[in-house]
Amino acid sequence: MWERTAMWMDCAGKKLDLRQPAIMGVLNVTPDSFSDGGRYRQLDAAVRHAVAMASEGATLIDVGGESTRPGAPAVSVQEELDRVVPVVERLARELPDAIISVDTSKPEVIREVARAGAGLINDIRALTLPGALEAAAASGLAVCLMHMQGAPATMQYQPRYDDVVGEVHAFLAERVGVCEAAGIPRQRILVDPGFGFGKTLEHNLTLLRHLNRFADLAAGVLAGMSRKSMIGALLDVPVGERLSGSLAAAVIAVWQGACVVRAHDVRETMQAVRVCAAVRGVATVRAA
Ligand code: PT1
Repeated sequence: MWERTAMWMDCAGKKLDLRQPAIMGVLNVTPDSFSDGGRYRQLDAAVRHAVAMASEGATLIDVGGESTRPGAPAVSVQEELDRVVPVVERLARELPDAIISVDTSKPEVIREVARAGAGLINDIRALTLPGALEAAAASGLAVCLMHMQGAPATMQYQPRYDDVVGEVHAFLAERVGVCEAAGIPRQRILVDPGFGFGKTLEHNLTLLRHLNRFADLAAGVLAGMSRKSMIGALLDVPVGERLSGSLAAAVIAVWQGACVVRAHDVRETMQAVRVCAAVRGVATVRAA
């Protein structure tokens, strides 16, 4: 089994400490997340939100210009560049200690955000679009590879697996191998089972229950369950009332070895996972 050797992950010169759980704060720059104002006001609001999340303890800020929630439509390259690049440029200047992550699958966006100061490419399509792998490797940035069954528009229509943990693990292992062959070392790769991406509630719960099985694949495991419908389905609450459930899920993920938690509610998530990490200690949970 591959053992994690480095305690840090290099993100374009910034170090991500893998020994303690890190929070990745969600920064949506899709138009539906801003109902008023022009581009500049939207940019200002995004920067203010990122600064607030960093002050609450987010080490990574995940900038997303393509909505990937179930049923979301596709976005053009130019539109995604227009949404994301100005935000990355401003954050690189105003939050020099934060690691800027960009939620993208497109090679053109990968190239431009690398130039603008991003440290990590967070790809829900695990660098499978033509040219994405080459662009990520050439950028020298860290990457997060996520599993998804299907595409956002249709992924929640009858997801099915014979062995969800085995199939997600095999997919991520294959993508890590492809990245290594392209020149992205494992030390610079995070893996993510993709909660809510082509999975039923039962699939999501099984993946969370066995999250420690993914720890041997790369430098670390990222988990994103904040406010998702899996929490809503369990508690029968709308998106605005999913904080407690999201915190419980984040704690379980960290207990199972996740070293990055993607979350909207940074302060609360930080506090919850810190308690969990203190009880758990620094030893990495490995596959049983
Ligand atoms: C995630 C993730 C992501 N999630 C990574 N990136 C989203 N690495 C965006 C729902 O069921 O988990 N990991 N980027 C957001 N996507 C979703 C998916 C939002 C499902 C909501 C749901 O409600």
